Amino acid sequence: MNRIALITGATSGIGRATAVTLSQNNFDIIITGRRKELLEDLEKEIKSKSSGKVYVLSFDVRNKEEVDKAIDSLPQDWQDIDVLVNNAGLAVGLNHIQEGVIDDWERMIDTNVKGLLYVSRKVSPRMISKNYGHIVNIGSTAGKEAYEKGNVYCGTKHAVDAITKGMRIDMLKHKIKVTAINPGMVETEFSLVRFKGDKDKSDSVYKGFTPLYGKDIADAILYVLTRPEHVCVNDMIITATAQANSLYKIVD
Ligand code: NDP
Ligand code: 8X3
Repeated sequence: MNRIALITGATSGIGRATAVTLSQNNFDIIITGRRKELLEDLEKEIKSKSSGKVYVLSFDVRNKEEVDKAIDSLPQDWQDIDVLVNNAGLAVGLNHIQEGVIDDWERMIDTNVKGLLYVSRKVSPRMISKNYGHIVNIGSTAGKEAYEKGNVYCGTKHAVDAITKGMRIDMLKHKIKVTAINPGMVETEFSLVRFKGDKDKSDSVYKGFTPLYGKDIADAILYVLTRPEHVCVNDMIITATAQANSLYKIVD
């Protein structure tokens, strides 16, 4: 029987690639995000490529009521979530702290930290009730070391790192696995969002080296989800070969 995986932020990038990969590997998937039309496009694409089932559930992770209502609205045969991929997240702006934009800070904290918590709070009791489940949190190399102007984004990803460690301890007696996947630079809509739609700026981030792609991270997620029952991958850091960590990369 297929496992049910709920993926946040499936409209684009890492989450979208994860949805496609899991659907081709014995998972029925609940795809979520704010842009419902993109979820519907993805649903069509997945249904044309695999026999796995797909359910579209659109909500904003920053809105606790919306999160609860959406997950409560799942039909009976979708409620038994086995896997939660907490992927929805973003960076907004790149400024020294004294020039930081408060609204940008709030969007990052509300999405990357509070959103991840709201969804986990709602889904984890269902896993606990059956002593089975796997939560995969998408952190970042930015959660391992800070870089100039990354202050608040790095702070949110350091928070994801700490929350993941805490979750793993809390979930231990319930036999629920908790994994952090920490990517380096992945070419997605991430930089377009960070630079508020400035495509030239965003394209320049990935010039001169081969970055990671969403599929690379999706493959890692599939790997951790398909280890034997007694194996839990706690923490994975994945960078492009041209990147050593948040601070060092080589460009042509
Ligand atoms: P994308 O911008 O391509 O995708 C982000 C996804 O998050 C979208 O599907 C978006 O959906 C969703 N999202 C954003 N805000 C909300 C919200 N309030 N409610 C619900 N969904 C939301 O970026 P990536 O795929 O790169 O990012 C995915 C994760 O990976 C993020 O957590 C990011 O921090 C992390 N990451 C990215 C790296 C990179 O270099 N790209 C490196 C390391 C980590 P929608 O807009 O439709 O709501
Ligand atoms: C995204 C990678 O280096 O832009 O988390 O912070 S980075």
